[in-house]
Amino acid sequence: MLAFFKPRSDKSQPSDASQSPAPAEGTKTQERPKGLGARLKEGLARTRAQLGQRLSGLFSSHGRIDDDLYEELETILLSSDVGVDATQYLLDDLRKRVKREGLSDAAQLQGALQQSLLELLAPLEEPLSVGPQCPFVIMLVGVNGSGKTTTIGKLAKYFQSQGKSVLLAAGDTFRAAAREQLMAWGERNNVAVITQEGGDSAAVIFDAIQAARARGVDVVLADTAGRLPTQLHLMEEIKKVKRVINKADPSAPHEVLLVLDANTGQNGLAQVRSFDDALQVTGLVLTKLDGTAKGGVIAAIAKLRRIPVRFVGVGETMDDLRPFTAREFVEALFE
Ligand SMILES: Nc1nc2c(ncn2[C@@H]2O[C@H](COP(=O)(O)OP(=O)(O)OP(=O)(O)O)[C@@H](O)[C@H]2O)c(=O)[nH]1
Ligand SMILES: [Mg+2]
Repeated sequence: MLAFFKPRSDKSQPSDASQSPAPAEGTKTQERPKGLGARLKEGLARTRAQLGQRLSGLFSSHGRIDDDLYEELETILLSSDVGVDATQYLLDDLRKRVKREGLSDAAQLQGALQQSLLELLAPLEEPLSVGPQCPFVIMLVGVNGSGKTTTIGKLAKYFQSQGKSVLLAAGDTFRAAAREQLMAWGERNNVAVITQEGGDSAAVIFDAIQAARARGVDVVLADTAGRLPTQLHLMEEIKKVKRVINKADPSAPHEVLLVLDANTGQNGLAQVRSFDDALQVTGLVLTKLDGTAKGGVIAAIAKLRRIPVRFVGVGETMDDLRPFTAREFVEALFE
């Protein structure tokens, strides 16, 4: 039985900073502006402590560039989840830069390494742009608890702020709580959610696409149940979901987003491989960067497969999602 959840329109948004009293004149405040890169910088604090600050410390204390320095650099990169391949790449690239630019002081390496990292991450910067297809169908996949449903809530707001209409499909039919969780996000964003009691995932999303087409909705965000790549029957099921979406609209899905919890570090690489092999992932969302020191994993991902990182998640609220830009990320790592 198909249920169409229509949110109330009188829901007032809770506001945060706007209601705080302004600090008295001359009072120093620790509050940072929440716009632009500020949230990202805050969010990356732990990775910055693990990676950026250790590197800065190394470069500023070491004096001349020698083999010891490269060895310590390698240790820091490897212990920051950058991974073997990306670490090797960065060290080789750095040595070339040192030679080419005739660098001799360790202090000069910081800028050079930042440049190497920037060039490694730059190919991942390819923002998600909603095409002319109506509806533009985005399916979100990933392991249990990686942040799929939360990311849908954030994306609903993101697309609405671009003037697009959004419909959510409660394609996680494994857990009753999953449907409620998505409906809560629907209500917060004042967008409709298509659900089905006891239905299967593919059928719910199929219905959502038809409903969106009938209503002229721009974007369908399809939630799916979490699954491990080792659960082969569930990997087969998600492939079927994709095929059924394709039956509802031969050009869909227009985006297959793999949601990765940055905390999983190197295990995230196996997830990228498996989900990409199964579904041809078109974009990544790296979540929970705010709670982890393992943000260096993004370099490992860049070396593994060239799948764009569409967004990064730096918190649990609707505003904690940012389109990924390599420069902003690298700057937030070192500043
Ligand atoms: N700190 C932080 N927490 C996040 C972020 N994204 C999601 N979470 C939290 O991670 C937990 C799991 O998020 P969900 O969105 O339910 O994850 P899911 O992938 O839908 O989980 P399943 O449906 O069970 O597979 C929740 O407590 C979220 O609030 C993030 O960027 N930062
Ligand atoms: Mg979920």
